[in-house]
Amino acid sequence: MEGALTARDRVGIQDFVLLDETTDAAFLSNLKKRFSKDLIYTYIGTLLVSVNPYKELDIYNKKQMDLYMGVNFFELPPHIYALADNAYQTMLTEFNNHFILISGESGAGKTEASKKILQYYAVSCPSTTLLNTVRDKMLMSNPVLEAFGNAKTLKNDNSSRFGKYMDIEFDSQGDAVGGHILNYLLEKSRVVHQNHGERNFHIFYQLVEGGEDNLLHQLGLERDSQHYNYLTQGECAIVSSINDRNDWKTVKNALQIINIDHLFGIIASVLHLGNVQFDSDSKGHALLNNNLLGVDARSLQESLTFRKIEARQDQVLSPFTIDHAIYARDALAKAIYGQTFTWLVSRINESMENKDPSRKTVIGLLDIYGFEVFYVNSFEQFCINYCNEKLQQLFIQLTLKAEQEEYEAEDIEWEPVQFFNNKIICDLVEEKHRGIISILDEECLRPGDATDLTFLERLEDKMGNHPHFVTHKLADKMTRKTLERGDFRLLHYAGEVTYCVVGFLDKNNDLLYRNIKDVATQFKSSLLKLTEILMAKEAWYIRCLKSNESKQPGQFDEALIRHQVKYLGLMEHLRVRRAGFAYRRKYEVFLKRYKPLCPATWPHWNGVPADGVEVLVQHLGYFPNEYKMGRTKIFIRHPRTLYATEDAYEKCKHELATKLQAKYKGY
Ligand code: AOV
Ligand code: MG
Repeated sequence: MEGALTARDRVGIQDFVLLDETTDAAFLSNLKKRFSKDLIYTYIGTLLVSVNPYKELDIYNKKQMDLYMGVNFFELPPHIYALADNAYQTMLTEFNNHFILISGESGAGKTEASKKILQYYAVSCPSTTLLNTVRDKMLMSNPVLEAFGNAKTLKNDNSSRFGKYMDIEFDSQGDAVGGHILNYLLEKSRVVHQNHGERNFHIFYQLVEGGEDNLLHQLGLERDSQHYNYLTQGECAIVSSINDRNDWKTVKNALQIINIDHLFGIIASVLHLGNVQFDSDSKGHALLNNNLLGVDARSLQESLTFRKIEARQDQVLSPFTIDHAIYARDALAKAIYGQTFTWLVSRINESMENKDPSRKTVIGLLDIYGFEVFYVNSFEQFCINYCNEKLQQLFIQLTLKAEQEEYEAEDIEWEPVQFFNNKIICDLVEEKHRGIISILDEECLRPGDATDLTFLERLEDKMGNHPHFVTHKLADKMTRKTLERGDFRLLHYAGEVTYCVVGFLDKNNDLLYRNIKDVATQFKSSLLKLTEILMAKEAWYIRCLKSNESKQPGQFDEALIRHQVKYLGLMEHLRVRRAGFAYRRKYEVFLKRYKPLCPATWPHWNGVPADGVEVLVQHLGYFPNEYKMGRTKIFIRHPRTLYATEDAYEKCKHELATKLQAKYKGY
């Protein structure tokens, strides 16, 4: 019918691989068309692109879950459930481990995506009543960790201030039987300081706003967040999108299910600590001027206003100035909160523990803090952005690089696709002896007069000529934007960020100290370990895009999205996918599964597997452009070719079973 719109015109294309041209403009126009119809998901092959709608969509319910369970990936419109299900089905058939890497900048929708996936597994996978408790606990871990580890920032009202990697463990029937969480670097400084327009961690407001009268009374708390120094610096205790009272109920309930509900005394003590003030005596030494509930005033006075120095056999108490005392108070509050968080994670892990880990496979979910740039960026942003840099590197290695290297190794003809490799920035940050972190560690361990500024000077000496490092001396020449004396700028894969060095030594010392104590948790090495964990698994990707900066529904900010599409390397990924092959398997594996489909290969193929596969696919009628034969593997261009083969296999299996039954009937 003339003038009638095709589905393609109306809702765009659901897999970018099928786009007519691979230009930025065509990519964005397809994304925009779909977004305007509330179609926030689009594929690039098996990678899922998601655009934050900033409104509730009616696509996350049991009915939708049922629809996607066990269906071939490309049969239904793109959905996060389809990706979750595909990973799950592959895990079951191949009995191997998987992980889902969710990336995107702050506010792009990573945490929401990871919750949807967890819900899908908890609700849809087969269940026995006995195991439901583990699932409940897995689901309940979310509100609890969000209460203690998320906060309102300028970018996101529910911003993750810690990194989270969660393994969901399945038994061979596909039952979710356990879970385990690894957490990364909580932003502890938020406990004592919040920038304007930001809040402390949600739990504080939930307790003060939602806590029952008798509980607050018992804890000596006022029902007024304005009463607490630690809650008022950002001047935005009330946030329209957050209902602290309701959230309190959810969190309290969740804590009970995980069997932890005596944490509130600790949370209260942090708030009380923040209200501790100091006077100074005639010599300028700090004096405690109010009392803290439940704590011996003298010992608090001693620990917050004196430093203990061990001198030969004696202990000498050296008095603090007011500034020092405030510093000690805040350090204590941060330490209490940080340890509480670590403890909480380990208790949650105990509660979700798989009681029979003998035969299990896992699907790992990675949801970390997204790339962020504020007006002032400090050590926390440096760590967060470095973490994102590492994940981008992992993505590049596993997709663009590995993919192309495999074609080369398998002798498959191939037109190389150019891409920006951010390894150069990772090296700048983490290289042994030469990277920023090494220099920072050295400066922290150097006895004597090391300061944030001496650290900056050493950076400038060593990195001055690096193409991704800008000092205040060079700033004018390179970017024409000036830098303050205490700043340096990094040109990250996702954009440039100016860091202020104030506090770098101090905050890094905190990490180093932990490291010396339990040899285990320095950020760089924990990220390295994470990379190793992930590399050993089959990867699935969700790339989240932020639709606009003002958190508004229906707004598709083209410039903002174009920037993200570019730095996430989506176009390069598309080009590699289009020119490449969606599916590949070792000849032996392919032959073993599908040999019943061809008389020449069934029940045994006498010859090398590659020849058997050739005979088999000829018999199945594969067109020559649909597949290629590598050195050790067959490469299949479109998933639909494989799905047809898989359908034939299912049918054949059924027929064989019927025949067998008939044969043995009467025995
Ligand atoms: P993030 O995890 O990527 O940021 P979130 O997942 O917290 O971002 O998403 C931010 C907000 O966007 C959420 O609180 C929702 O209001 C909205 N949102 C995201 N995804 C959806 C969706 N699928 N449907 C409806 N609303 C959504 V950060 O943790 O700051 O890096 O550190
Ligand atoms: Mg998040």
